Amino acid sequence: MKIKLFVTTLAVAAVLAGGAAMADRAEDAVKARRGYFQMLSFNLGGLAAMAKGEVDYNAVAAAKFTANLDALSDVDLGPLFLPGTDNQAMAGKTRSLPAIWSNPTGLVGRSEDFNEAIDLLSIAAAQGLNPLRSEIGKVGGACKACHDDFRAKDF
Ligand code: ASC
Repeated sequence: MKIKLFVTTLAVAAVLAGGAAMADRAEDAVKARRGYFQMLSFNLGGLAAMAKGEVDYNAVAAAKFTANLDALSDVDLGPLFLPGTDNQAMAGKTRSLPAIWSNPTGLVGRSEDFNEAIDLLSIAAAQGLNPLRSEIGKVGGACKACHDDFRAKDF
């Protein structure tokens, strides 16, 4: 009787721990996603500052930003978008809309557009300030197009 109670207690504890571990995993996935997008934003921001004339154009610095953006655009975000981590399941913690999970094809299309814009920006940014200026808007447009469909306006 005592042993059975002990085993039951262990089983309940294991289920609770499993649930807690899954909740941690969901929170970690959201943190990792947000960190990823901050990396994109920071590197794009460095190029935007040059385009706006807030800092001088510098080909070496521009190449580092575009190399980072290129590398980031190769990251497979699929594993980070765990089921159950949309903005309804995790209100206040993420702006990821359920459309990410219900329309994965649309999301892939947006990410392909983004990757293409990053490729063009990389070439342009190496060529000088004016080419950088003329391509960077397309990257911002690709960011916005995806946000419009897949990211809530507010938390
Ligand atoms: C950025 C950034 C975004 C996009 C977006 C473009 O630099 O952090 O989220 O550009 O503002 O519409």
